Amino acid sequence: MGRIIKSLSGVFDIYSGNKVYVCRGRGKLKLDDKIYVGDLVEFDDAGLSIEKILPRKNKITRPYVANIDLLLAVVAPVPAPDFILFDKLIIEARHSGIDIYLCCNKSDLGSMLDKARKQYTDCVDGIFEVSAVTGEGIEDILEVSRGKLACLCGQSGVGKSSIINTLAEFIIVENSNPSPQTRTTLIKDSEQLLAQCPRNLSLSPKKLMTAVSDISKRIDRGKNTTRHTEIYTIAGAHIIDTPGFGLIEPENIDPAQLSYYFEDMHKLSENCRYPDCRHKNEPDCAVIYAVGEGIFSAERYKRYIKIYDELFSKRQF
Ligand SMILES: Nc1nc2c(ncn2[C@@H]2O[C@H](COP(=O)(O)OP(=O)(O)O)[C@@H](O)[C@H]2O)c(=O)[nH]1
Ligand SMILES: [Mg+2]
Ligand SMILES: [Zn+2]
Repeated sequence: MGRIIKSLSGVFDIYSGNKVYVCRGRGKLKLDDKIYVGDLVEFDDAGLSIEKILPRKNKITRPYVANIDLLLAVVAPVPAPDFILFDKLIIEARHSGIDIYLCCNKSDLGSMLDKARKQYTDCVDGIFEVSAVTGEGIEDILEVSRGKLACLCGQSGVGKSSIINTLAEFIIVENSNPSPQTRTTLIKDSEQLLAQCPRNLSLSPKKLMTAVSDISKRIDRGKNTTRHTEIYTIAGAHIIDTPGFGLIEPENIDPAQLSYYFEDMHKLSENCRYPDCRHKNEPDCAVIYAVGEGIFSAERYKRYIKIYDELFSKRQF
């Protein structure tokens, strides 16, 4: 058994027992069985084909990832944030029982923290301010991802690949003189990172770390657009880099249930006159009142209405 750590044009890298197997074949799988990064699979001994996908804890489809513990949604001052994308990500995360953190990247270009906190404090698991350029806040990302499978997501250009890169470098620089325990973790991580490279030689621990530092330089640095989805293991945190995406559409959600996925709104709705209030134009709606009083973000409310109307028009009768 192993885990799919990379998917690129029908070729899958499977990590198993400290080795990486490159699989093209689909063995007994049906053609329409989609294989996700993060999937646990059974594959044949020679590592040539994937035979079975084990049951998934969860999956999301943009990007295709499975069995994740948390989403790290990245926004930045540039490109201009598309918050409706983030609202939809929260819906997706809550629907699938995945934790979600908001990472405001490029803090060196300006802080988005106040704006983010005003709108999202009560409906996400945490908000970080980070900079892949200065390294600010980068350890917060590591902290929540350690021992877990985390997935970076958000628009193209917000700095997802740069965050991975900075994390990898940060670990190496911070640990130029590591304690024996940290050293062991580092070497284990290094071995996994190295195993992801085709020429995996047996190297001394020192050379291993140098090699890792070289690899981290090769992870695309914003010069290239990420076209594939891949898990990187850095200091015990498993983090997936994904291509950017500008569109995510919640599916299988009844518009009448939508406010359940807006936790901050849902809390307010206890005080609506009607228990099935949709917070659109019902009388004595606590949400509309809170928007009027500036207690609930008017921008986020507008986006709720937009998503509601979208779901409503797509409803299946
Ligand atoms: N100023 C600044 N630029 C950044 C930061 N993080 C990434 N960038 C730049 O933003 C661009 C896109 O970064 P990239 O990592 O490719 O974004 P991705 O598409 O989300 O993977 C590149 O030019 C990066 O150098 C940051 O924290 N500060
Ligand atoms: Mg990228
Ligand atoms: Zn209401």
